[in-house]
Amino acid sequence: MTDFFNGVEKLQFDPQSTGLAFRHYNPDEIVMGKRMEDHLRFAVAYWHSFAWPGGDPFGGQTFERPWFGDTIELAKLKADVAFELFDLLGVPYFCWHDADIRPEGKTFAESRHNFEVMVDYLLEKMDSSATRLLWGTANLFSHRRFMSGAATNPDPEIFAWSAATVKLCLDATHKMGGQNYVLWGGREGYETLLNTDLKRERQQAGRFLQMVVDYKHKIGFTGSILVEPKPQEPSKHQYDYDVATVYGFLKEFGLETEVKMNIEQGHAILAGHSFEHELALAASMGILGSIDMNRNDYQSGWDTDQFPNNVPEVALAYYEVLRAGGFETGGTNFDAKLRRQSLDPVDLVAGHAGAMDVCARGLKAAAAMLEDGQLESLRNERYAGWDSEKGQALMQSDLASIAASVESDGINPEPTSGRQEVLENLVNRFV
Ligand code: XLS
Ligand code: NI
Ligand code: NI
Repeated sequence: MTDFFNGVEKLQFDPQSTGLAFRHYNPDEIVMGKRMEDHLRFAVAYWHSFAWPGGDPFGGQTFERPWFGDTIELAKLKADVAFELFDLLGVPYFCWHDADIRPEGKTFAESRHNFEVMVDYLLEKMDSSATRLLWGTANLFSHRRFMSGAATNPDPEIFAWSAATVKLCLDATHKMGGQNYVLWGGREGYETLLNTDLKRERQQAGRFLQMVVDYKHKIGFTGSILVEPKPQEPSKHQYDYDVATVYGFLKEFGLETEVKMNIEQGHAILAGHSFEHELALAASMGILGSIDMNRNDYQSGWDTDQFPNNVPEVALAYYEVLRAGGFETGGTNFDAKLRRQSLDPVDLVAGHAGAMDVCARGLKAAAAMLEDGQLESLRNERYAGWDSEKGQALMQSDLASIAASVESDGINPEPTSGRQEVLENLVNRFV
């Protein structure tokens, strides 16, 4: 035991508590026939909670964590504290980038060695913990070598470095029993088109992803490969802009049945969508994999990665997840960081605990809406015409026959209400 969370006790479900406890997240409560914990599948993100120093564009580090530094000893201390947080929260999962868990080496070989030592150390920690790996990923964006991209870099040596890094991270994810492997291409995009060969870069990215999928099959990794869309930041324009864009990309490279999406709330907003739009679209295409649950500040218009605290929004998100049949390999990853003034260890616990409660409330509201069934039946009613024989026949017909039938059948449609206010009132009864 370290003394980092000194005095903080393992959180319990206690609806009456006014202190540090779960008032809504009750892992064993059955929601639509399944334990709440198995619906939500919470994960703590290693990077924001343990590796992020608290900087912003105008100032550097505000956090002074005893594990900051570049040695294996300190990386192990970081891991010890991480598992203490996982245990305090009772989260079933965590997620990492290679760079979060190991010190950077001077060469690829040195970084690989550090990484392998730390993967073994995390495996040891997992032996005495209930927390498992939701997903692993490679950080192909922080180091200056990636400033012009990873797979999409003009320099083939960076492509090679990135491929070798992803191989290592996939091996480690597989070894740790990870449920998914995520690729987020923060630098897979451009700053200016003036120096960018867009066609080549997209082809490089496509070939790279094909290699990742091939390697997954080669090593027998049965988890899902997930791409995390984001429109920009840090790149001015990112190739994995949003769900629709990534789907087109997957189709182009023959990967649409191999790769699913990790959808982040804040990224959806940055792309000019709602979170539920991105979820519903992915579900409709059969590529809804997992979610990163963190919100942005609506005024700043940037990826501020805050813990979720808006129950109605979260409810609509889980509504889409539940409608799609729930998570399979995916889960709810808190890709969220504290505010840079939140210096105390207890802030880390409170941030996650509050977020878990908000998600639990959202899930319960979503389940209640589905069980009530009115929203779905009103939606189905709206499309009932398409279930009729005539409606079905239209889809098999052609323009000329349809044109003829409009007059011969005396088609004369009457507009009907979309009932948006009624539906919004209905939702408000549950959230
Ligand atoms: C950044 C992304 C990142 C991914 C993992 O905006 O959300 O944290 O989730 O690389
Ligand atoms: Ni993000
Ligand atoms: Ni994310």
